[in-house]
Amino acid sequence: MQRENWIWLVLLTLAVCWRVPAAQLEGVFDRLFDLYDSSTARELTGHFRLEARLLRLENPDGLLGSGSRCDTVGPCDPVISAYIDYETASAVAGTPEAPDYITYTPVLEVRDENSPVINKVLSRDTCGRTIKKVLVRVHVVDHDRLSSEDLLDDFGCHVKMDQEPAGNMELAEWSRELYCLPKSGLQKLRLSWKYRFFRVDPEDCRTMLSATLAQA
Ligand SMILES: [Ca+2]
Repeated sequence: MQRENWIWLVLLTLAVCWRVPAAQLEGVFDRLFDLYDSSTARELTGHFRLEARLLRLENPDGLLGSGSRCDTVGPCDPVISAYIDYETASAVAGTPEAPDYITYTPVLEVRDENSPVINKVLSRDTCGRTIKKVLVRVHVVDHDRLSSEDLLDDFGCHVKMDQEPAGNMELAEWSRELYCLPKSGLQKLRLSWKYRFFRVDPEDCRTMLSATLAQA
């Protein structure tokens, strides 16, 4: 059996032993693929663009990542922001090593809706820097009118780095629908997304401060 197949066999066994729910297995495997990729992927230098399409937040029970309800009465009021991280993709969200939340781009703010459709595209270019790992960070809090915001969760959306990016936007295909991983590990909190990664001309490269958000 090839080395990669052995790795998958071990990881599958571990996932089953941990009793990871089927709904979360896909995200777990995405993360494990990412771990495998990070050990084998080469560094990438050049001008590339990642487009991250955030699809929807699924939170049927209206819970915070801590497991308590967002609000005593009524559904959550999610406020969503995101950041494409090329520089500190291995840092844990909320730690000093990770980007400050104030640098995240606002994505969506809704009231009284536990599971809103997002359907927004966030993009950022590498503009010549050397990268080995890309992580889309999504920060979700619950807005409260009378008190401070509660953390709903921090999600990490992992980009596979084992493939050469597409040559240009026209050739770039969207990935299949994937799930980002919630930091809390709460099983009922899910965030779905797709992405595509492609080469751009140096003159079209957007600097790191020009992250844009567009309707999908
Ligand atoms: Ca609230």
